[in-house]
Amino acid sequence: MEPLSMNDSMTTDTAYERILWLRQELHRHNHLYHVLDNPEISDAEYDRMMQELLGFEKAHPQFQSLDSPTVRVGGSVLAAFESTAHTLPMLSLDNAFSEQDILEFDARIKKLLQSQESITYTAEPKLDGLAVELVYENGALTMGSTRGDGLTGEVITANIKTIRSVPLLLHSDSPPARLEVRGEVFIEKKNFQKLNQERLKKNQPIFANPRNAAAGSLRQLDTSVTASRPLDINVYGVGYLSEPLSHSHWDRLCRLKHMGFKINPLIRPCLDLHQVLAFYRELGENRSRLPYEIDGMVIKVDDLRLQESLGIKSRSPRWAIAWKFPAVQATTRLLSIEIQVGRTGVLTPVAILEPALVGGVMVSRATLHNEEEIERKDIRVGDTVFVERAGDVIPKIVKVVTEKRTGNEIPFQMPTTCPACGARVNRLKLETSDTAEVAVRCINTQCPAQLKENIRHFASKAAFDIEGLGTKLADQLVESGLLKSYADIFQLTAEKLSQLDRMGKKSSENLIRSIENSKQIPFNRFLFSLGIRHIGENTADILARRWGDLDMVMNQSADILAETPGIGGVIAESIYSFFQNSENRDVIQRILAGGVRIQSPPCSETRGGLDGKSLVLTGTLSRFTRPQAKALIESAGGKVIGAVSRHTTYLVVGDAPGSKLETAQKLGIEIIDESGLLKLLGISENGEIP
Ligand code: 9MJ
Repeated sequence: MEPLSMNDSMTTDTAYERILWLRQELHRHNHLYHVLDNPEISDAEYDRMMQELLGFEKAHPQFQSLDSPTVRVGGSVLAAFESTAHTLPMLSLDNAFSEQDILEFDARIKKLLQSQESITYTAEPKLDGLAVELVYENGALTMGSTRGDGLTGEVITANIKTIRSVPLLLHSDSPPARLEVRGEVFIEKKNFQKLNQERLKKNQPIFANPRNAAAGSLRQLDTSVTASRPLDINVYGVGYLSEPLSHSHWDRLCRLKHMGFKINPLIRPCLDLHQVLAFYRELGENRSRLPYEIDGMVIKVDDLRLQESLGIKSRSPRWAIAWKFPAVQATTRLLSIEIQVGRTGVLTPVAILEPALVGGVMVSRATLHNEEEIERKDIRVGDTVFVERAGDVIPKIVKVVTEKRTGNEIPFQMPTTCPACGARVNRLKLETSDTAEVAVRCINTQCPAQLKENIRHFASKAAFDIEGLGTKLADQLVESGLLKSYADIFQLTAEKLSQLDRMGKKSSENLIRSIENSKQIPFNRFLFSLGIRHIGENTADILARRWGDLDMVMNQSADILAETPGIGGVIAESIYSFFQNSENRDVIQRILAGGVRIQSPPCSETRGGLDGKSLVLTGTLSRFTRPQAKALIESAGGKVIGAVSRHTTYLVVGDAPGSKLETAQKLGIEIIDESGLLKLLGISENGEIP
C-alpha cells in the first residue's frame, strides 16, 4: 500500500483502513525486530509509520484501541497498582547447588514415577529478572501482572504493553479463549550499562544490577518511564489454559513461539540426565558471554502427563528444579581503603574487604577507581557493600547497602601526600570523551612506587618480556638502589644482582640471559614498554604500523600524530609531550646504548594484505575498540563498511553478533572471528607483528 498522509478530503472509512493497515504492519515489524532479531525496515521508517498512526488515532479518537502498537509509547499515569489473584498460583522453584542435588532430583522423580527409564527433560537458561504473567483473551493481551507472592500479584498491564517483545495480539487465526503465559522480564547487560551511564549523567542513583533495573522499570506508575527503559521478555511457561496446547513442555514452547512469543533460543530438550549435566557445564562456560544475566539453569520434566502425576508440594512443583550457578554478586563488609601508587603516579584507592565468595572465587580486594567514585557511591569504611565479579575482570563495589548502616561508618578522605614517598600530591582534572574525573597524582618523578610499577611494566610480556623480572624482583631492585630508571636494567651484571637477598649466582645469570634475549624488540612493543600515558598495546600497534620507526614518532608534532587513524588528540598530545621531555629522550638513549635493537614493522604496502577488501564488523571485539579495529584494517589497505552486502569480503564476528551474521550467512560471505582478523592484519595473538 502506498504511503498516505492525512488530509481533509480523506473519508473516515479510508482513515480507518489506513489505521488498520498501519497497526498490522507495525505489529509485524515490531515482531521481526524485537522477537526475531531480523528487521525488514529501518528504525526511521518504523518511527515514521508509528508517528503516522499516532496522528490518525489522535484525529479519529473513535478508532483508539487497547491493542494498537501506539500503546507501547506509554503515557498513562496510575495512582497505584491494583492487585490480582492469579488463576493458578505462580510457583517458585526448588534450588539445587551441586551435581549431587541434580542426581537426587532425578532419582526422586524416577522413584515417584516408579520407573527406571531415562526421563526427558527440557533445560532452560534461568534468566535473572522479574517473573510476570500475561493473560490473553481471544488472542488479545488483556492483563499483565507481577508474580507477587505467587498467589496475588500487581496489575501492570500498561507497563507490560510497552515491552516491544510482548505480542499485543497473538499470531493465530483461532486463538484460545484464555491463555495465560509466564515469563521473565529482563534487561540486556549492554542496555543496563547504557541506562546506568545515562543515570550517572543526570545525577540519578544507579541500579545495582540488571535485575533491579528491570524490576524498578516495570513498577513505574508513569508508563512512559517504563516505555523509555530497554525491557525485554522471555516466555517459559503457562498458567491457566482454556484448551491444552500440547503433551510436552518443549512442544508447548514451540507453539508459543509460533503465536509470537519470544522463547529463549538456548532452551533445549535433553533425552537423559547426561545431556542435562553437559548442558549445565556448557551454559556455565558461556555465561559471561551471553547478552543477558543468567543465574542458573531450570530443569523441567518434559512430558506434561508426568508433570501432572508428579504434582506440586506446598509452593513448588516436583517436576522442576533451578540449578544455580555460583553467585557473581555478594555482599560483604568494607574493612579499609588502601592507596596504591600506579606507574604514572596516580593514587588509586583499593577496597580491602572481608573475604567473600563471589562467583566461586574468594574476593578480598576491589578497585575503587578514584575519589569521585567513592563520593558518588557514598562508600564509607565499615559499610556493607555489593561486590561483583563480571567475567575475568577485577572485582568492583557496585553499591552500598545503606539499610545496614549503623552510624559508625567512616567517610573516606584522599591523602594529601603520597603514601610511598611522602611527596605532595597534585589534583588533576582529567577530561575524557564522556567523563571528567579528578586524578590525584604524586608529583615526585623519583617516587619509588612509580618506579617499581614502571619497571614491572617495562619487563612485562607485552613489552620487553624479561623472564624472571616480576613484581617482587622489581621491588627489590628499586629498594636496593640498583635501578633508578628502567634504562638501568641494561647496565645490570650478574655480580651486582647476586648482592640481592635470595639471588644466587644461577638466578642472577639467568636474569642477565633473559635481559640479553630481550634486546631485539619489535617497535610496537618498544613503544608500549615506555609507559607513555594512554599508550596501550593496541595504540602502540597502530603507531608502529603508521610511523614505522622511533625517529619518525619522536619527531612529529602532536597535530600530525593526531592525524593517524585511531589516534585521538589526547593520545597524540601525550606522545608528543613524552618525547619532548629531555629526561625521557635521555632514558631512550641509554636504553639504545645498552644494546637494544628495535625492529621496524614491514613497510605498509606489503602489510596485512587487505588491499581492496571490504570488511563488516558485528558484535563486541575483545582486543580492540571499533575505531581501533577500523584504523588497523584501513592501515592494511582494507575498508570497513557498515552493512553486509554481496560486495563484502569478510564479516568479522565478535561477542553477541547482531543480525549482520545471518545476512552474511545467507549471502555466503566469509565469516571470521577476532583471531582471523588478527591473522589478516599480521598481528599475532600476543600482540607481536611477525
Ligand atoms: C527463568 N527464570 O528463566 C522458570 N525461568 O518455571 C525459567 N523460570 C520457572 N523457568 C516454573 N526458564 C517456575 C519458574
